[in-house]
Amino acid sequence: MHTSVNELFNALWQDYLKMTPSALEIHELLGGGKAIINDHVAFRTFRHPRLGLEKLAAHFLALGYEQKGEYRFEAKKLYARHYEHPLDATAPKVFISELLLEQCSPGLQRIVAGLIDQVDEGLPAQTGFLYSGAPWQVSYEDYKTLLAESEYAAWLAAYGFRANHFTVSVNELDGFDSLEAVNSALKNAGFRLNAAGGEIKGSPEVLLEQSSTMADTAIVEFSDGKAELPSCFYEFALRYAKPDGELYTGFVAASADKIFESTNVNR
Ligand code: OOG
Ligand code: NI
Repeated sequence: MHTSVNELFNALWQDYLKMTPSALEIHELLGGGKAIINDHVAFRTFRHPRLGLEKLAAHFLALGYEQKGEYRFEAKKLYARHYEHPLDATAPKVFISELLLEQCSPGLQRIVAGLIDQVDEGLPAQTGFLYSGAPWQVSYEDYKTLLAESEYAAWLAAYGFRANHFTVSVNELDGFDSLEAVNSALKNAGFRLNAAGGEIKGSPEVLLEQSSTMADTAIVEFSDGKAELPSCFYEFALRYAKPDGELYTGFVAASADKIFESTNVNR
């Protein structure tokens, strides 16, 4: 198990940087070399007794995190929960989703069963599982079959278990007081934003505004060759205060639905 929240997030960040080289440039652009506070990170998995979201969440519960909101994405066949640390205000929130395999086609289920069969039962509980990548071999042909049905399934088959994004807390940035300003700086520097549902998802009314880059790319090794595919992305979140004066800490399903598309291949 991880000794501290800090130690776990440092390890997640190192893996994330390998997948997302643009993250360091974005840090420089937005933080000017100063520390950046992370709002949250996100993970993806398949709903299955051996690998479901509870297996990932266990690592955070062991560090004192608590389960908070839950979210459903009918068209994408996903279920998600978010977790917060009640004592450590600097601990990023955690968003974990899972693909509801029973709602997917028999063909997808068969391919995913072949992946999960390669995973040792004890693996998900091991220290380091959350930044271990794909614990299976997958062929490019199966990847393409998954992609035709679910961008999420295809990404997960290729990249496995790691933070698929970190999220800059725009509330904590110096020199940027709106998400529009952050987006303009990113676009002027040449970064491509996820425009699904508009560059800014959410609004002050729902107490959360979000934007994200389109994922960087990386070379993925399949059992029968290599391909360059979207890897991980960077998100930007601006939170608004609830009537009680505290910032909203939840997520917004309609916005999250579009954030998932930051790793789409067909873009
Ligand atoms: C998660 C997408 C949702 C958010 O902040 O709403 C999300 C994912 O892409 O795995 O991160
Ligand atoms: Ni997010």
